[in-house]
Amino acid sequence: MSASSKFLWGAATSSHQIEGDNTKNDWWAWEQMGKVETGEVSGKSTDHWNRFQEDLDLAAQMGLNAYRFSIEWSRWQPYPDQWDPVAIDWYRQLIDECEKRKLKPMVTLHHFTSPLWFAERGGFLNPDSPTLFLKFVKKVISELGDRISLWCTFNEPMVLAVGQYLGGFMPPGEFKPDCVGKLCHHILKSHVQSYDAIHRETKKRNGPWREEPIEVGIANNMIDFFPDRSWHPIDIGLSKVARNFFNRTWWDALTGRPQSFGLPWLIKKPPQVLEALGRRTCDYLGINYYTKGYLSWGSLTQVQADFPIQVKFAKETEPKSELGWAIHPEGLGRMMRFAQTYQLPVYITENGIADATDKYRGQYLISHLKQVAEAISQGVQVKGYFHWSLIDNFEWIKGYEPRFGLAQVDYSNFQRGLRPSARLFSKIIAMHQGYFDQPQIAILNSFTHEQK
Ligand code: IFM
Repeated sequence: MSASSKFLWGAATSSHQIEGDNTKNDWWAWEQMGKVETGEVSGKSTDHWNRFQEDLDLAAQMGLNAYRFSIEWSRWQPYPDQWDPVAIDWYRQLIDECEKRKLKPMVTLHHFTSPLWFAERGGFLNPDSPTLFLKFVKKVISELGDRISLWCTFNEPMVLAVGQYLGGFMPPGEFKPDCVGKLCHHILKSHVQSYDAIHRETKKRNGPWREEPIEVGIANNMIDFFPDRSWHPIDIGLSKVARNFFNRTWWDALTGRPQSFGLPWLIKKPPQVLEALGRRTCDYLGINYYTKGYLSWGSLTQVQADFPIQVKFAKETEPKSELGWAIHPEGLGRMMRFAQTYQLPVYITENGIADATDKYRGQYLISHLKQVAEAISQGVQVKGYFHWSLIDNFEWIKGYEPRFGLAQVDYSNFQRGLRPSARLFSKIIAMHQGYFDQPQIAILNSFTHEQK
């Protein structure tokens, strides 16, 4: 295996969840309106903006060789006609510091937040949104592109669309099901244009990863769906539809695979996105995997009259995270094997658990890494695993309570410290000496025993 194909052992974060004081985006404004369930606001968050070196030290201490972060568009372009050189320089320093620590950056260009001015113009519902987004992407390419080989254009576009116009858990939080398709349509166009621009406009390459091929993709949230009542024909049908709609639509759209349930829906008004079809516009498939989902058809008296579909993430008796999400590693295996049918490399771009006391995280890591090892041994080309998250952070509508970090953060003084599971992760990485190309299940089993 060449150095360039070394397995990436990483952790992931996003700008708004850790930086603090991202005052110019749509989430900040929404928080001020009291939309977070706990009434919290992101505020200073983890103060990563001032402590990023310390956070990268934690990553290096664990032996990671990669770090996934997002660039906050609202910091770069706080107003339509203004770029902020200070913000741009901060991200330049972040990449400098990654390079010093041999952490290969995976750069996400959109992770749920948009500049307020963009949101006020309708966000990705606006037909001009792909052009506006492309301007930002081209700026990133011209400022930092020479040092980035691994790009993620959008984080979880389906979650964004559902959160904004179906589930009400992301700004603007409106119930307008007909907007979901339109939004996806414009995000797809934005992705395709970004994919082309990154490949076309990154001419000169610098830095430690200059010899590596440019890889561009998206991080797709995938859930292992089941019928809530295994005998109920509607629940069975719903879980099939959800698998296609939620897990598959984006892969089909980015690879030009025609037979998806979701694809015709996504391109209902096709002209501008047709260019995405019939050709591949991603170099890898990014899987964000956490849990399973049980779907049921609720009676109209129980739930919102116009949307009688219910989803829950665990049954009473199942082991689950603090967010009530079932711990279900087999689902990750299923998603990787499904991804393999597209014959593209895979990155696990997120995988983790909300677990403040760190009671389950170690086992969660081991059991999910075993799935990765098994998938690799079955021929799935998994090129890296990014744990969510490097540090505790602002978990969107749930506020600060869910603790996803390998490192904990004391929000009263911003002190950080690695949790025991982070030390376990670090041991696993050390035992694999940067590689994960053989079935490593026996080694992982030895950690399972150590944990008991
Ligand atoms: O915190 C989020 C992240 O922003 C996107 N993927 C899921 C994580 C946990 O909910």
